[in-house]
Amino acid sequence: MHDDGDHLVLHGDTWLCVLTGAGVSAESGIATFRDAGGLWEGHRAEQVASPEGFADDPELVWRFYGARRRQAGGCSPNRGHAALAAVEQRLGERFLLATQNVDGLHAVAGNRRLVELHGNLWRTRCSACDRPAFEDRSDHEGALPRCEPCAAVGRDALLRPDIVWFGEALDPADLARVTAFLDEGARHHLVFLAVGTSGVVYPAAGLVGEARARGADTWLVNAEAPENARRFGRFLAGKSGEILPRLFVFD
Ligand code: BJW
Repeated sequence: MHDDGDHLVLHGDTWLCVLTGAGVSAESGIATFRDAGGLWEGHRAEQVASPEGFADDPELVWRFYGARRRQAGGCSPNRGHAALAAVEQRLGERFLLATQNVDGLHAVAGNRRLVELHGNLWRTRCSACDRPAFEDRSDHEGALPRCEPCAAVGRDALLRPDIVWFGEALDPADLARVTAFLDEGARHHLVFLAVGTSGVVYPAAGLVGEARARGADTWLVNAEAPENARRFGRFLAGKSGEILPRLFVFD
């Protein structure tokens, strides 16, 4: 990275929306989805990350998420996560982090203005009733977990990870929060920064378009150029844990 031009200058009127993906957690030891050796290698995504896959084979799905919980449980935030937490400290309400990651590492790093678009690996919910999702660190090895309140009314219902699977709607309140931030940012100097994401999963992949439509400066930090790299005004190739700690300059 050069000294000039590759720094994202944040001044008193900058509103910064960051979208992160699996690449941000790669340096923490968490596998991405679509890279070689990624989570989808050896699995068809729909088998383990769709409501139909869960209905067909809940044991397979819980084995997949149980292994993810065991693996992610030993991981810590890296320098990329820390850099984003530090920017939030500086910008306050002028900062919003929308993440596609479910590992919870942004919160561990200290981000609070955080929208977890695809849910959270450490929460479980009922597949049948509306009881709120609850914290759950078990890998559920052995018996499939069942919903006790449902059992109490004579219904046999499985618990499932609180993750947004393919074909499921994201929480409209989450998307509304991001859109409201972009709307407000459009009245100021709006910057949209995507980090560590292949940009193929919607609606998250469409946020850069939403930001551009509002006049945002758009930046992408990614290990390699994904298909959608040309939708961004600036693309910095490299690891987020190396680039993010040096990216931001406060004017
Ligand atoms: C580094 C690095 C380092 C490596 N530093 N970089 C419009 C068009 C086409 C299709 C659709 C559309 N709208 C909706 C769809 C369907 C579908 C979709 O998008 N499909 C496409 C794949 C074609 N979307 C949905 O189904 C969504 N739901 C929906 O739209 O519902 C509508 C609806 C409305 C009303 C009622 C009902 C329905 C839901 C999508 C949920 C996605 N969930 C997943 C899996 C669960 C999470 C889990 O188990 O963990 O979320 S999919 C998976 O992909 C995961 C991720 O969050 C997501 C994004 O992946 P990400 O983060 O980009 O990872 P990778 O691996 O792809 O990329 C990592 C990148 O990092 C790479 O480029 C590396 O180079 C880079 N990298 N190391 C920096 N150190």
